[in-house]
Amino acid sequence: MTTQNEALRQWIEEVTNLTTPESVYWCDGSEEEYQRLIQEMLGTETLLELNQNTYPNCFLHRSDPTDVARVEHLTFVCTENRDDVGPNNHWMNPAEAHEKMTALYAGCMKGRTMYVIPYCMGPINSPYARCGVEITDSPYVAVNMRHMTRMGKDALARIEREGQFVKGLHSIGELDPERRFIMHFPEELLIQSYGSGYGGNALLGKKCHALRIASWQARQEGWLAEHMLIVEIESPEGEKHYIAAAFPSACGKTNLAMLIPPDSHKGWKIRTIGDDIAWLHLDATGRLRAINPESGYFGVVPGTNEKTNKNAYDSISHDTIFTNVGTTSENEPWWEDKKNGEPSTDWKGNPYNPENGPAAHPNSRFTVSASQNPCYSPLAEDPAGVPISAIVFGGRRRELAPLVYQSKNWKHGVLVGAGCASETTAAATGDVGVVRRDPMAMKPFCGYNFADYWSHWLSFAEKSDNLPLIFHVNWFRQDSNDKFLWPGFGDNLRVLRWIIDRCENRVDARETAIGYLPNPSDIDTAGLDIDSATMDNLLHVDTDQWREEITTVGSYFDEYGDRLPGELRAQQQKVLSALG
Ligand code: SAT
Ligand code: MN
Repeated sequence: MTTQNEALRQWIEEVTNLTTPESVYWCDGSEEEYQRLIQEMLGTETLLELNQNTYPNCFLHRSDPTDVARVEHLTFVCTENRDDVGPNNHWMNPAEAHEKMTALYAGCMKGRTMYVIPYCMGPINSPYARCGVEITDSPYVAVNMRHMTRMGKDALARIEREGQFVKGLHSIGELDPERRFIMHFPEELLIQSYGSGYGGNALLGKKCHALRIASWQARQEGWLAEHMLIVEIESPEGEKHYIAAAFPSACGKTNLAMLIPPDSHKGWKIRTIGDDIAWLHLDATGRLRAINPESGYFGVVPGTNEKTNKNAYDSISHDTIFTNVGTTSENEPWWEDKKNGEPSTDWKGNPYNPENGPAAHPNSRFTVSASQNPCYSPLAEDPAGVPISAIVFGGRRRELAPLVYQSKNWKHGVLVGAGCASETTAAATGDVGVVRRDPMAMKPFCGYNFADYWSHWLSFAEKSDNLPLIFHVNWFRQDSNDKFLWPGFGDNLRVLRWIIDRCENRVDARETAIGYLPNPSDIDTAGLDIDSATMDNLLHVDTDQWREEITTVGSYFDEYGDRLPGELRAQQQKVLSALG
């Protein structure tokens, strides 16, 4: 196979000359090709077969133990002007980065097959979708990309029609943490990744393209590329709403996107549009419409069970690639909180011994096609996307942030998003459980200076008076005994209902310095074992703590110097003075 697109043809030739693979293979995205690649990987033990009777077409990949998460300290955005990436990114001069990467790539695919993967982010016929081509020497990447993106022939046809695509070059190299870089060149629409086979570092359509590069393009073109799930909520009366929600990695986006209503909520229907990324565009009526650029889920495995997320649990019972889970003596995949079976082997392939830590790596993942989700919404394939009623920000905060509050308007909502902080998780290397600022859950993913990003967000207030309302939620409040105050999971629907009622102007709220809070009786707790003192606690705004928080947000904004939009500072000052 080859291509009529001259730029693509030339780039492939250039990369082939540099990396010297044994052969070049163009992925067509077919089922037959997928099966063949799986068989090849079974032959080299890149994949291991799981129990094919109970987990048909499920396979296990064990990564190098040093290569199990995103590596933020090795992730760079390379632009001519350092200030364009801001203090939120690591920067490298493009010429220096190119020199470094060219040296790493020289001859790196010797003896290997080079896979050329044309892909489309978003429904193939959507005007909002964008294409890319990933070149990789990892067949594991190729099969994962087939679940996660619209990959192959149709994407190549669109690239040839449009002539535009993002270039992504990936090599697993030697999987040496000392020779590992994830480089982004937004001015060249280019990604270069070396030395890691892990999801976010290697499946370049996902965070590298659909967030870092796309956020850069979105700013130039007037749209938004966000780290958000998109969920469809239908009431028993048939009223439908779509909510987009931004939470950091491993904070429950997949669970919220696949929520199963509690028993008390007969007739409510929840469907998933997306679980990780949303591309948002204003339509002709000034509404914000969202598409999910992905076609699969790369979800956190531990904690997934029939109670917490039955839709995900059922989705991953067949045709799934597991990465870094344990196995049982029956050769079924096993993970902490699976509530079924016992581990016999850990994620490294050693006999399970609790003294060596959990059986499944805390950031072990499943890769599965969205079509396997029992509550997948057909509208996820709609080229026009879905109209968003509410945007929700959140994170993991054991203290401070109430269960839910609403911003006073769009601009204040931008402050709410920009002021987000969350406890770190195992999705990236480094400490876990440390509170850090994570504006809009985009700290690891915004491909340009946050100050410019916040200006871009603020500019939407001038473009439309039909924008979604903005909220903040926190499912993770704990008491002094570490007990979670809110049950979470399916019961989060109770909070989404209040959000929808606010969008429909059906319910009053209590105005506070930080925003509008529910009157406790307006959150439906029927069938829940939660007392009114706990609800009061969950909806309490501690003025002293909040004064400290908003002051800290102000100091954080100082890092952005003159580039910080004055309007954001004004919003922060306004809340601070309202706190007295
Ligand atoms: O590793 S990924 O970046 O793909 C998943 C995540 O951290 O959100
Ligand atoms: Mn994510």
